[in-house]
Formats: sequence, structure tokens, C-alpha cells
Amino acid sequence: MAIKTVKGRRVWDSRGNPTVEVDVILESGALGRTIAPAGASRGTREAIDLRDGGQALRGKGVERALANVNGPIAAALTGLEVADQAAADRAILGLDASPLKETIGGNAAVAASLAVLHAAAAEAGKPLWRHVADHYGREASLPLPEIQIFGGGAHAGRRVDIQDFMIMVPGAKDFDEVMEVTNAVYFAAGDIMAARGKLAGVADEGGWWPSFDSNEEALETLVTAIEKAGEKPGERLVISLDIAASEFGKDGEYHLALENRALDSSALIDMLGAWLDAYPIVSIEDPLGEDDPDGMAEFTRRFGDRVQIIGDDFLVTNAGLVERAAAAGACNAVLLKVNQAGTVSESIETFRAAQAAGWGCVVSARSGETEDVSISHLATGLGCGQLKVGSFQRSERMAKWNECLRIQDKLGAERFVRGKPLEASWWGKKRKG
Ligand code: 2PG
Ligand code: MG
Repeated sequence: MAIKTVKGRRVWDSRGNPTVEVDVILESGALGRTIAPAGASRGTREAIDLRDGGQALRGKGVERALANVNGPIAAALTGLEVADQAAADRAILGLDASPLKETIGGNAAVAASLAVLHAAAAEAGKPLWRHVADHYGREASLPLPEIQIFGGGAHAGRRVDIQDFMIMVPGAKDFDEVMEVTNAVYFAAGDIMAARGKLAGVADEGGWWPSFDSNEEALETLVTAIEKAGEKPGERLVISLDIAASEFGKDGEYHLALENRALDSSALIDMLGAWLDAYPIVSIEDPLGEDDPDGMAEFTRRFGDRVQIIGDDFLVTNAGLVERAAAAGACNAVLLKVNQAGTVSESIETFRAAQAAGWGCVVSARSGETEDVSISHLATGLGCGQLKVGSFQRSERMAKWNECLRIQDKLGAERFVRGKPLEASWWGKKRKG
């Protein structure tokens, strides 16, 4: 079925910033709609969102991006067969020769590309996850969530240096159990903060505001919260961190502002290694900076057989960077953010590169989000195994978890991956005995 109309409109994200929504309407009347998310701790090599600059809307206006959607992108997509996602993405990419999509804007590109995917699913009469599974020849499965308990870094005014303190519940039998356990830990953590007089609201992704005196205090408090929730850390439930080290490090020099300490690459690796020994951490994202490939390879050499090591800012959902990192022995998993790449097809290429390397893959939200639930479907349809959305509060986060529960109703609870994505980690090895 041919694409008839492509229309962009300005809507607003969870931080109150303007963003791009795109409707793709087919000759049949079927509609596909997506909203572009927006990152705060962005990789320097990811697709650039086109913003208007100037005084209005603190420079964050998206009129130029919308003009690109309603002008050249609409012209390039109109008349194309909606089921041919690759052709639609080629048409979008053909409009922009710049390496980081600064001409048409990553925000315009990603919303248009994903709206085509939605329209194709609508035309086929399938939920998006099933269309993704069929189109890309994958077996759908419900992902294991990473859920934030404390926020930090760029999402919390840099109150602590580390960005995400999360839990995973690989021992859960289904998605409902993950939600129940997370509910208990999330509110236990809130109660602990309140009892200490340190409850100060939430960070950008809904994790509790990190009123801590050291980065490690956040980890200690997380373990206490897990125990207070009646769980044994490292059993049904484990810890996951996003260090987002590019936010506090450059050229192999890292500055922990909270602790007023400067570390070189190997001192940071030692510090994180000590955390891996002391806490039940099973997954760690961006432990070193995006410009520190040697550090990343060294970290992976030392700890890659115990924990999942995810490249986010380091790999920016780029297939070539995944291939290069795999060849260099840096990381063993990739974070998949469609708006880092800019189109669905490029993201799929990255997923395939990760698969070819034998890596894990985590589909991820951005810190600026909306009611859009595409990523719940993408993670399920690709059967990639893991999903990172943020915390257990705020509707732009809960919308994604709730969508997973609806998908589970259709797909069946037995299609939840459980702890499978963590099989290669110490947790998986312990489970095996
Ligand atoms: C990350 C994401 C989500 P942002 O670093 O993984 O937590 O943050 O969207 O700000 O890049
Ligand atoms: Mg990250």
C-alpha cells in the first residue's frame, strides 16, 4: 500500500520540551504515528536533533525539523510502498549527506522512519511487535527490563556522577513478577530516603533524586532497599549501572565532582572493579568514556566474563562502531536507541552487527520521552532480550512497561525471556550451578 500523506506536528516531551510527532497516512487510510524522544547525556557521534536555537522555547523549538518533515521528507516518502521499510529509510537518508543528519535532523528522521514502520503494521492489521518480528524474520519474546531506582548524572543536575542505578529481576517467571518486585524495591528505596530526611523528589527518568554524599552511598542504599523489600541481592534480583562516563571524563581523565576526585582510566577501572566485587552488579553501561576505546577494551578484558558491558555513547547504535569494538574486544553488548542512528533500518543493521558478534542487545528509551511506546514493541519483535526505559514512576516510563503487559497478554507469559540474556554473566553461571 502506498504512502499518501506525511504530516509533522509539534508536541511536547516529558521535560516539557517541544518535539516532533509524525503521522504517515496510507492510500487505504491506515495511520502510523510516532514521537521522537530526546537524550540529555548524548554521544557526540549520534544523530543530531535539529533545534531552532534563538530565544524562543529556550532554543529548543522544532520548526525547522517540522519543515523538513512536511517538505522534503513528505515529498520523498509519498507514493512509496509502506511495507518496504528499507526503501523508505533510503529515501530519508538520501536527503541528508551529513554524517550526523544535521541537515534534516535526527528528530525529523527518526519520527518519520518509525511512523512508516507503524503504518506498515497498521496496514497489515498486526500489532507493531508482530510486524517487526515478521518483517525482520525474528522470533518475538518479551524483554527483561532494566529499571531505574535512583537517577543521577545529567538527569539529576549532576547531584551524583553516576547516571543510572537500576535493578533487573532475571529470576522472575513473567513480566508481572518483574513489576511487583520492582514496585517493592522502588518504594523501599523511597522509604529509606524519607527516613533519612533525604527524600527530594525524582530525577528526569523518575528514579529517586540522588541526595547522597558519595556515588557508592547510592549503591549501598540500593542494596539496603533490596533487602528491605525482602529480597536477597544477587538471587532473584540483581543490580545494573549506567556509569555514562563520557559525562564526567575526557581524554582518559575522569572527574568525580561529588567526591572531588580525579581518576585516570585505569583508576576508574579499578574503582568499578571494586564495586563489581562488593555488589551484585550484573550489567554496566559506558564504564569508560566514548573517547576511551583502550579503557573500554581493558575493562572488557578484565570483567567481560562476569558482567554485561554495554556500549551506549561509546557505540551510538552504529553498526560500524559495533563491528570495530567487537574486533577490539571492547564491550559485549550494545544499547539500541533508534534516534541515535536516525532510522529503523540503521538500527536493525546495528542489532544484526551485535548478533554477529555474539553480543547482547538492550533496546532503550531516552531521558526525554513521551507516551510513545514503540520501543516496547521493537524490543519484543526483535526478541532482543532486554529493555531499558527508566524508573517505576512517571507516565512516559510506565506507558512502556504497561504496553509490555498488554503484549504479554497476546504473546503469552511463557515468551518472557526470564534470565536468559544474563546467562553468560556470573548470575547465569551461578544459576547453572
Ligand atoms: C542513557 C539514556 C537513558 P539519555 O544514557 O542510557 O538513560 O540517557 O537519553 O539522556 O542519553
Ligand atoms: Mg547510557
